[in-house]
Amino acid sequence: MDTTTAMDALRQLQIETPSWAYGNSGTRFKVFAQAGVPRDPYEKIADAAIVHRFTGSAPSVAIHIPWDRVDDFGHLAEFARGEGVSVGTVNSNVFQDDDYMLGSVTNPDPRIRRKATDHLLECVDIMDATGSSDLKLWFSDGTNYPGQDDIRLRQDRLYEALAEVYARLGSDQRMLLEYKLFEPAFYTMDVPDWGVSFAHCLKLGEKAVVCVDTGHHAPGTNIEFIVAFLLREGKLGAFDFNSRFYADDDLMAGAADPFQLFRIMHEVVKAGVVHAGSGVSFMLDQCHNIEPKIPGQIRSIMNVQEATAKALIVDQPSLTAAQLSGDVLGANGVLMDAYNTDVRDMVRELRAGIGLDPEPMKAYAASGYAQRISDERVGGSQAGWGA
Ligand code: PSV
Ligand code: MN
Repeated sequence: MDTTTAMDALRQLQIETPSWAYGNSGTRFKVFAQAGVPRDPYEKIADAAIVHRFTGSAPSVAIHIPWDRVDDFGHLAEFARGEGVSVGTVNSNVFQDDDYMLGSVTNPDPRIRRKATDHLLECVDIMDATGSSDLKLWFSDGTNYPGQDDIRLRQDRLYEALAEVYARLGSDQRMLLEYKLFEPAFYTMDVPDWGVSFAHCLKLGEKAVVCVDTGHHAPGTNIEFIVAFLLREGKLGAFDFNSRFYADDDLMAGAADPFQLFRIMHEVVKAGVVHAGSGVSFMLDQCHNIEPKIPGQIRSIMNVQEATAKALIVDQPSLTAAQLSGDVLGANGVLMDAYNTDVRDMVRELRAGIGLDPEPMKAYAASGYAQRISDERVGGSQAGWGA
């Protein structure tokens, strides 16, 4: 499309940031603490609001329960609004309790399944209080050894829990079912891939949709194919964007493979679902282990915007003509021309057009916010992934 139309479309792209990106995180070897890290959900939201202030494109923040548990979620949502953002997706967490060693909703023990399902239902209560419309479900459930448990029975238990939670959803609430090939379970994961997620969502109904976390596939997986397929079926609900080199690295989106992100966004653009309210949500699911967190989020948003801008300027009529005439090299050339275009001026112009500094990384660095939070946030305990 032409640049003006592309700019209009890009302006409507909204990217949700995750509350846990603002806390300390690391590997099982070491978590490096950083100065100024939030000590509670309110400070995480304040940081998310700063990311929105400098990018103009991150108006909501995902929360994770129990990491972001507060006494009054209505108050948290009100605080967020006051900061200029909203509480977005509510992420459930049934993977950090001793009871879940053999699984949560697929555990052989009905008492533990009940506890896990109750947590998911509680997350819907929280959505009611925050006004969130999406519940994101990711299950660490699975087995490590052949014979450990019955693969089919675990699917029955999974569906039973999903159906109960699905029935509790309000008319404007959705369930996003995320999949992951491996980790923490190594032999079988109960929701290992998009096919399993898709099948359950299809059976559940239209409020159940698939969440594609870009870090959750085997190396070499053609993610854009999955995206194209799910979009065609109307079952792609959301992305968890991040980059990976080897496993679920949770690196900044577009850092490891910007070309892959472009190819994904090309499918999104063709389906006409870039804009907020399209039914597809764009979220970051990242952790910043060695880089500062707020700039890490800003850079990720810029990367998603640039990949999207390149996808938006693909000369679609020429691409279609080349495809229909069997011009293999011509079609590939049209796509590569867009990918190889430097769109940074286009995105700078977009920011300037909404009254923002065209260079958010520099503007944030000059703002003094990093110094302010490192001076102010003393005492208490810093938030971290898993806390
Ligand atoms: C699991 O690896 C995951 O991608 C899920 O979305 C979790 O909720 C999130 O990471 C937590 O970091
Ligand atoms: Mn994820």
